[in-house]
Amino acid sequence: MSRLVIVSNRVPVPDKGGIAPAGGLAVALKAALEERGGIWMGWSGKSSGEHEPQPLARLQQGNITYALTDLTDTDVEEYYHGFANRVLWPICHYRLDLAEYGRKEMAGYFRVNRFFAHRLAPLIEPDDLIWVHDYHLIPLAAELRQMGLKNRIGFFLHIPWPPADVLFTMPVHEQIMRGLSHYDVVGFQTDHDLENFAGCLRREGIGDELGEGRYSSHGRTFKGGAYAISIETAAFAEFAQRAASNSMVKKARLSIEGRSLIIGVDRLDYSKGITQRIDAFERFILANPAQQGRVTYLQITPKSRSEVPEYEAMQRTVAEQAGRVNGALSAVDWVPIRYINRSVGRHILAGLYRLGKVGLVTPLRDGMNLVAKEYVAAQNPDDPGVLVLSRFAGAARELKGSLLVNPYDIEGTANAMARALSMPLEERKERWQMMMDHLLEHDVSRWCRDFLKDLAP
Ligand code: ADQ
Repeated sequence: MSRLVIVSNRVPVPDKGGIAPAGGLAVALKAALEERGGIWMGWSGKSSGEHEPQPLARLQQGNITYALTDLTDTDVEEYYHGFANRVLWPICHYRLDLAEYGRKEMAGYFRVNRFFAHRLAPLIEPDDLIWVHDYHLIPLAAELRQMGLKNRIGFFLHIPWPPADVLFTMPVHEQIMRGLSHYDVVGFQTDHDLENFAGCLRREGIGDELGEGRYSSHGRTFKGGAYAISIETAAFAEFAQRAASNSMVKKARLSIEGRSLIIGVDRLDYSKGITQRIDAFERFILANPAQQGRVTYLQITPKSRSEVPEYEAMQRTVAEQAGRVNGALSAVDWVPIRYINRSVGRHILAGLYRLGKVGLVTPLRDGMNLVAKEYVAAQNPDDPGVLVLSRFAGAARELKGSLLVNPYDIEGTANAMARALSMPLEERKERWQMMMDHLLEHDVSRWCRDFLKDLAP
């Protein structure tokens, strides 16, 4: 079996005790690395100021080598905050209005990818399979090929791929498309993303669909596929069951006694539809006065990317909005929205999902959305909650037992909340079982296996 080399912007490095950070992706990829032996390379998350970064820092754990590089301040600014998070992220989430193009940032993105390639290439052996993750590193394969590497190289995009009309507003779309052609497998979350990608090839006349998932462009042929990422379903379900006895979760349960809990968990990001969701909750309460004092909406939203101005502004907007709704609707003995602006431990999160009668996952656009899958896995089979899910999340293509909503339709989302809260037990069980059966079969290990099967020679 070939060795595996994973490259991602950030690397979930285990701590000194050898414990890897929690999260299905880290666990699944680490398991694949353990099985084959290999390397996980990426950015250390640290800056070297304006000095040339030191050689790769290496950490050996069993048969896995973690290889980390620092970046300069300019690199971080241009490649990470600049092009990756202020151009590719908004464009791939259909937000043309938020993309900010700067020649410096675009150049920085390609430069840092070349730098990654130069640091990675000396570690590669001829039979290694290389698996590159996400939008930060699209040009990496082209750079490696330029250096003469003939290895099989795969790419997986964790976020959506937009239609041609959206992508082509980006000045460097041509280089980005060409960059993808240097991979042997290009993986997306859903068929819909793959269709968008094929549409981009057709529109510019730069590529062809050859059938059976094969594509050609820029003089190369490669496989394009949809590989829906998932969670460690069985383990998460068990985890959530055990979390019920966690003292913090017990406290939360006591604090909502006699009330139904609606739960939302998202990074603070404009793609997650948090402001629309709060509007919908307000609408739901106003339209259902009998629910006043009887429901609590808990929104857990850690800050993210605060260096990017749109995120900083959003932090203020959401806090103000939650405050305004609470000011307008609260009673002396009831606060409708509990807004937590930080991360919580995974076991607490799992226990809180299980307490939620309704899981609200309403992104405006999302590659997959693992919160939706975690919410389902965490439910009590005897009394499961209802998932209200945006039709624009990749997960909507699989989780057919959810109540699908259009998050831009505030009234429709409010109605779905009402329907979820009044859904009879039998219907809840039936819907949940359908989703859970699917998730048990399609867990993150399967995602990893499916991709590597296509990447293998
Ligand atoms: P994200 O945009 O980060 O991921 P998501 O898939 O929902 O979105 O994953 C978030 C993860 O962070 C979940 O595992 C969740 O439990 C955790 N998390 C969120 N809020 C938390 C909190 N307050 N405290 C602790 N943990 C929290 C990107 C894409 C997604 C895609 C994933 C994986 O945007 O569409 O599903 O990658 O491919």
